[in-house]
Amino acid sequence: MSVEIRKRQIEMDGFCIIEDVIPIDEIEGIRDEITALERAGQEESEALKADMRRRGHRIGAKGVGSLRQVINRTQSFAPHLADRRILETAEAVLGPWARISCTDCVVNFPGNERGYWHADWPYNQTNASHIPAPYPDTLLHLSTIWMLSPFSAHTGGTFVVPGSHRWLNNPSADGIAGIDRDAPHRSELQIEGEAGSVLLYDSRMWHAVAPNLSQQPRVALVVRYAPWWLNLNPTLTGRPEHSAMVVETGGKNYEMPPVKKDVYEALPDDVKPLYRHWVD
Ligand SMILES: O=C(O)CCC(=O)C(=O)O
Repeated sequence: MSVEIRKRQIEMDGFCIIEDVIPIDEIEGIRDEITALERAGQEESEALKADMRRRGHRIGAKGVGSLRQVINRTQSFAPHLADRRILETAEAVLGPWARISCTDCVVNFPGNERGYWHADWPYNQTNASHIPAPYPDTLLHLSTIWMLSPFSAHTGGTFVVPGSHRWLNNPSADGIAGIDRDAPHRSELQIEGEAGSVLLYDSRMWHAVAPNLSQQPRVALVVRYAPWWLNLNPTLTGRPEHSAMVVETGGKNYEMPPVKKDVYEALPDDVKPLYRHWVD
């Protein structure tokens, strides 16, 4: 599939899928490592989530684990971040000099609950820093979900509402007229793909965590690509905008710790430019 077709799919439907980004013989090793790291960090991340919930914020879905900036803990997947097809697509929709704004992992454990409909930062209206709805009809951020497990209705392939990226609001905050953010949507479908595939979507597209009905964890990486001109400072822990807009307001945000200097130095040369803006 050409970059023009992928761009067109993102424009029309809100998403496209690129197959075979991570070679089959690497997937199991990366998935097991990410799952083990998530488990090792569970106590810390559950404490963070509990604190958020105490402050009245809606966060995550029960039975779903995550780890922020997982690239600081393992770089096994790093060579693929500069996959030519992904960067070509990012460049086609965002222009040159795109950079990575997030490298998280997400693990849906068997029996996890359904998540709420949302769009990603900067459109998620529950975030302390967000573009208030109605937002302009422009793509400002490209989200990707890297399938380290097969995605299907059985394993909890992400729920999406195709075409919703052109709507000027999303139900993340309190729902919007006639839409319950926790309920199935009449136009929803579930993403399907082999492990090693990557879902790319306009960050405005409505999506939600789906229940994993299988016996195995459904493991994925969440990587987001931002244009050089999008101000990421409210999402970068330690930057003044982050302190002012998130820490001092007690708000919830999409936020990234810096990439450690030694981790950055060891990254492949074609991946370094994607992280250069956010090195400790
Ligand atoms: O893991 C999934 O299926 C969805 C993750 C998600 O909602 C997100 O990254 O915003």
